[in-house]
Amino acid sequence: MTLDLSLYLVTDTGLCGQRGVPETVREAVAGGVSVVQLRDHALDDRAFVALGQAVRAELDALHRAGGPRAPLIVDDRVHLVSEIGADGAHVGQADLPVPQARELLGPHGILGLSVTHAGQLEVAREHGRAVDYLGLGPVWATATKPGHAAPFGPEGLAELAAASPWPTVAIGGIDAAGAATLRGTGVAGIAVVSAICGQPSPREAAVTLRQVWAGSAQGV
Ligand code: TZP
Repeated sequence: MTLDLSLYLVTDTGLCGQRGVPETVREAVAGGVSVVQLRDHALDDRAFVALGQAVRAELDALHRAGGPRAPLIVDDRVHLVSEIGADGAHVGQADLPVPQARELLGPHGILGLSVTHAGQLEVAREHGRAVDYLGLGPVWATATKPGHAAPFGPEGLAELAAASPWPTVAIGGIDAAGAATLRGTGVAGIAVVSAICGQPSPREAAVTLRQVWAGSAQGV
């Protein structure tokens, strides 16, 4: 299966609110999200596995019912990928190093790596085929990730994407209007948290973001 990074949802349990993460994910994928990353730094491993399995069940049910299939990626906790039945993991610069993450995942699991500046991209080159894609961010400042690295804006994003040997996805402060301005930057897709999780209808939000990214609608 080729990896479609065009609209990448990163979950935030708090922002999903009463609707909950599994239902938010189902609605978002039904609306066009192509990859889902389960991210929660507050839950312990047991609760994280339970949440991940619930998300997996929603994704499988949606696909069985004729809906799209989106891979499930686990943020940081590579050791829980198989228990959750996820398709891969995403690691940050301070998480498990790429070689160990690849070892745990095996050859077929999807592995993403966060890069926040050009120096990290140079270091990452040594990982070669162990990495499948890069998350580049933050493009803009965001309240969703307190203490994030310095935002590099669309120009910085374009430079990083051009220098990357892997497909890239942009993250950080992206809404529909921002997504429209990132279309020429060379990234394979956009990753969002609040622009989907924090919206009254995750499905409609995903539909709009997809249309904007595809160029068939203006940012709103
Ligand atoms: N990594 C870099 S910025 C960010 C993460 C997880 C949060 C992005 O959240 P939002 O709400 O899409 O700005």
